[in-house]
Amino acid sequence: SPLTPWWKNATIYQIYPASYKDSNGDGIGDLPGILGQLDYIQSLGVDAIWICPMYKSPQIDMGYDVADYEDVHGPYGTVADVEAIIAACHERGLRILLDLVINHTSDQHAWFKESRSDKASAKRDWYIWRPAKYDANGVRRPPNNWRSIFGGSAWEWDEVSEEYYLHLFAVEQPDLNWENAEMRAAVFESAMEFWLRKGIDGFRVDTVNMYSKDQSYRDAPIIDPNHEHQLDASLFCNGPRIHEFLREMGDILLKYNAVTVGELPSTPEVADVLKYVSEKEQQLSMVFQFDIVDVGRGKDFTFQTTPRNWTLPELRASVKRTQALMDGTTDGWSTTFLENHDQARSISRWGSEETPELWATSAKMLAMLAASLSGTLYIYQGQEIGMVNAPLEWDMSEYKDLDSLNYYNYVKKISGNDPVALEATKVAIAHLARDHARLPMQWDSTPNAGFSSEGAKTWMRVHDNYPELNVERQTSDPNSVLSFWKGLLRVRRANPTVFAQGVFEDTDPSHGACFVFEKHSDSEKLVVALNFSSEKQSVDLAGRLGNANRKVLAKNYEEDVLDSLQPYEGRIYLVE
Ligand code: TEU
Ligand code: CA
Repeated sequence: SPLTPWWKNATIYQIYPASYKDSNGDGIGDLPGILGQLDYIQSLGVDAIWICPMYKSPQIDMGYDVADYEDVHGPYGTVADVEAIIAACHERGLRILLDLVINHTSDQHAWFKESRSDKASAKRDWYIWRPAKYDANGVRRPPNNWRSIFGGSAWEWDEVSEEYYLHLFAVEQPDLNWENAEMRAAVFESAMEFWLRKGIDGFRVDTVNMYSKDQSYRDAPIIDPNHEHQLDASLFCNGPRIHEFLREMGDILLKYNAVTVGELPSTPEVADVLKYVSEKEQQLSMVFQFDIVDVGRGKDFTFQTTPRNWTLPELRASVKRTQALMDGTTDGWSTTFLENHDQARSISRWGSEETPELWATSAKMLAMLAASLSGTLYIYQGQEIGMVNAPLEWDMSEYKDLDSLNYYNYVKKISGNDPVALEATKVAIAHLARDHARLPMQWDSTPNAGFSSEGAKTWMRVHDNYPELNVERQTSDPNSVLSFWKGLLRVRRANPTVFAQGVFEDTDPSHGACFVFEKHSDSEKLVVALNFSSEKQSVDLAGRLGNANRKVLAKNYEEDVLDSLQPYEGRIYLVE
């Protein structure tokens, strides 16, 4: 309809600056590198890009620890480089989103330095400070038993001002105190309007449901008595004032007509999700729900799981939950995605790397899943060429993410260096670590995969498979994963009402090997049939397709047999 805003039918390409393209040979991707690849990005057929944090930061958490919202991380470039990217995007008709990280800052941010300097500081209340508790033996204890998301207590003792501050993430990421109105105004001005005035089109909003904390800061229930600290996300997600804060933020976004996609972990109820994205609420345009990417992960720690610890019914139930926002009865909107910078590669999780054939086939099958679901489609860099996890053989020293390293060291400590426990941990990390998404982008078959210059020491090791798996090779191959993605984006763009806005219906939720679903719009229907196993499976598509006029819009095998699917086969039919 003419009233559909641009972003609903859009495909947005996510860029991780450190790993995209290094223009000056220091081994770190940078903004001029991104600028130089805009033609490539445009050739994919996407509508917009989202660039992960490029702000000034000590990089404890790869830029999600911002030291200055109005400046750029030196190795990435300058504010002028961002301005050049904004202009170049707009020249090409691409929109651009930046990351907005405002649950916390870096401990190197001037605000925090001032806040911690003195209990009487004017910015003391901009962060969350609490006095110590003392146990029966007079030992100093943190205010409660919360564990931080990256491990250890969520409270850090400050020697200078003699209080604890809250950090839901790393010690170096103190949480901002959203109860303080002056702090909120400063965040809106510095982190948002500074960039909105430069013409960006919106933000991906980090951890958007954590700003409002229940002020009682009560202890978390003991989920696992084997651990000293407990993680109960319900105590800090979706807190009492969150929607008030987001409406305040919404007023600013409205002024610039800016789009937002909020990251919404730990929110399984559709009714709760809707509160964030309901059109009449004017809070967020859409959200990233975690249901799909959480399939097969531990509930407590990220890594408490073994490879392929998931079932297809679990995966399809989570797809169904995230599609519910677009079932035609709500005024909300959501997203479809299988990867981002916090997730292992989707082929390594849900596809197959057993042979080059199965790799390509399953990459295309997963692309058909992502691209045929409703909501705004997000593709993460490298997903379009089917990049995969680092191999199991790689040493722990190749992993750089603090989440992986903290967890490994934690197991080391509590297991007393037990080799069996450590090997299991390593296997889990090789399967699920965030590092896998952060390996350098594979552009061509020259040394360092064309990511950086020959001989440079890249900040993360380049995957060994780059001579075969790279953009250049796939660009010239009409049967490549890359060519397949381009074709899919074309058909999605040509049929937006059923692809991006259609109503999802799972046809057989309990089937353990094949995911067959339908999408409905007023006049069209999609039948999507995907085999998630490495065996041939029988299916009954004839009944679903009926005698009506049908077209195969995408497939990853030559034949088109209505009663079976080959290993990792996928097909998308349009029925009119
Ligand atoms: O992630 C927030 C989040 O809730 C998770 O995805 C989290 O990273 C994961 O559970 C840890 O294993 C966002 C960013 O996407 C992430 O990169 C940052 O580290 C985090 O916020 C802190 O800013
Ligand atoms: Ca560089």
